[in-house]
Amino acid sequence: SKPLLLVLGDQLSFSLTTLQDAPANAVVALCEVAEEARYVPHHIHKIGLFLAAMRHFAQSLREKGFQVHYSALDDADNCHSIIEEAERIAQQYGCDEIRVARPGEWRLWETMQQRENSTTPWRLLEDERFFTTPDDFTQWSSGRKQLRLEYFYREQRKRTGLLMEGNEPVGGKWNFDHDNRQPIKAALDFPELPQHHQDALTQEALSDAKRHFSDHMGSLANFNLPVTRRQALVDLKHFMQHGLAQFGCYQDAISDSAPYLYHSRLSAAMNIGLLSPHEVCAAAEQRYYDGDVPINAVEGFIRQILGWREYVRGLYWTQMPSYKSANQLGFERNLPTFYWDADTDMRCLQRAIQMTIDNSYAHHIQRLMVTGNFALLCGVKPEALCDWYLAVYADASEWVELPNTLGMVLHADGGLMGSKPYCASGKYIDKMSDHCQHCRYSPKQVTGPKACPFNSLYWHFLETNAERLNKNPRMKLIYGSLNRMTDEKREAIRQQAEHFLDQLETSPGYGQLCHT
Ligand code: FAD
Ligand code: DLZ
Ligand code: SF4
Repeated sequence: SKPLLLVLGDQLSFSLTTLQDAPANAVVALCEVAEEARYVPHHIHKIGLFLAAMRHFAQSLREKGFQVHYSALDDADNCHSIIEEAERIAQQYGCDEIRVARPGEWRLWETMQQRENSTTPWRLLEDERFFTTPDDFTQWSSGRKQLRLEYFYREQRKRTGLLMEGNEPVGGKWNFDHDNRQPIKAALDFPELPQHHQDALTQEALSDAKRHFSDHMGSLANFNLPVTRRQALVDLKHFMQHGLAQFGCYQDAISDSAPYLYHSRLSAAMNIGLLSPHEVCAAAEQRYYDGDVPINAVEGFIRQILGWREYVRGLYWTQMPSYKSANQLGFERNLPTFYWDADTDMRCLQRAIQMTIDNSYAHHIQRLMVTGNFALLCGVKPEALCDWYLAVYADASEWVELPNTLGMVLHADGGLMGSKPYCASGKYIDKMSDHCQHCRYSPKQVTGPKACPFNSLYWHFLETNAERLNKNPRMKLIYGSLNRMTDEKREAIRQQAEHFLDQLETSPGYGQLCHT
């Protein structure tokens, strides 16, 4: 047998199952294809990242002695679809099967499964680079009435022994979140990111990305994502030394000027395989045992990776394909046009979207409580919002983007991702950020020309979705407040929100970027 070992753009790890026990005659294939850059119009940093990282990984594979076929975007015979390109190369090299590890998106997995018995059969392998497999998740979830992150996370702590003393959690508690809700104060000094050197391979990859996809969001002038394992390790070490200690307290804070705060910005490197989640968690745990970082920081950080990251992946693979069409609140609105160009006078949204355009990054609270919350309050349809998150973030792959957007933000999955929607008014954004002082609106007003639109939209959202939400025990208090309002006040708020929504410009498809 002579296998073709297909390595996808987000599988750049030597530990990948596909690369284990490879016979000497195996051919490894990496394929740059236009379809993967365009099925949603990815941010130019994301495309540059994939091209540069794939080219470097191919080079390291060759150095290790693998026979590598690399399809470049400019190859004349490139089919520009992963599936077709792999089959073409398999034929070219006389391979009798194509081996591939579970991809990050259902659309590819489904097509690969359909080809398990074709002339060149596809052999699908498990992706073992996570703490859990989809089968582990099925086992954990079967028979449970409700799925909740907290119980899944505790089980993973016990399984891995991370931050455990025997059977007990280190520090005596599983979760230190109540220490982690501090807004930012003006005087904070956020760590600068390391600047990565761009070698010839990176420069060429970026210039190819620019030549082919110049119509996509962003500019490569400030590209600074790690594209090799070595660069990713620099970022990891830097975060462990300069960011982690403060990660906990300021996890939920939002800054008008700083895009990264004390976040790690390690998601893209982990998601494409340059870092393993095991080594990232182990490094954080070590910092705690060395006495360098407090427990609330390290526990909070490990929970994001060992808990949330694994949990959303388990949900994705056990709920797809029906998950993608879930729309429990029946939302129908297209995406507001300003999500593509940041042209809005709402300061918090302007900053979150401009930072996204600049860096192909926004931290969790910007994604959840600013762009996400606004889309939830306006009732943006899941499909439109999911495509946007998938396109604009360098770390976006559907297995992690979809449960976060459709489930956590839009509450479209009926509560699998969160027991209540993360809806909030301008008051929350004002408390957690320094945006409002720069805004033409006031977070204290609900109606009138200066009123923060989040406020009326918030009550309007609760009112229009009352039938589905007012029995939720966690929403009881807030529906109590709504019910106590006078009819006049409710009517004024309703009018304010409806007027705002009527003039909100939305567009189908990809706004200004739809050149393809
Ligand atoms: P940090 O704040 O430093 O957190 C450390 C790590 O924890 C992250 O690198 C990430 O691997 C993991 N993590 C944290 N929160 C989550 C979460 N909710 N789900 C899964 N992993 C998590 N993350 C992605 O990796 N890809 C996505 O496509 C993505 N889409 C999102 C869409 C929405 C609407 C929301 C609300 C969140 C999304 N997230 C996504 C989760 C989270 O926002 C990012 O992982 C995080 O902002 C990445 O930045 P960081 O590395 O600095 O994270
Ligand atoms: C995101 C992306 C881009 C822009 N380009 C490629 C590519 O040319 N070749 C490739 O194998 N993968 C690419 N990717 C990542 C894929 O979209 C990703 O591997 C699939 O979504 C499966 O997770
Ligand atoms: Fe955002 Fe409202 Fe504050 Fe303006 S006033 S920054 S729109 S929360």
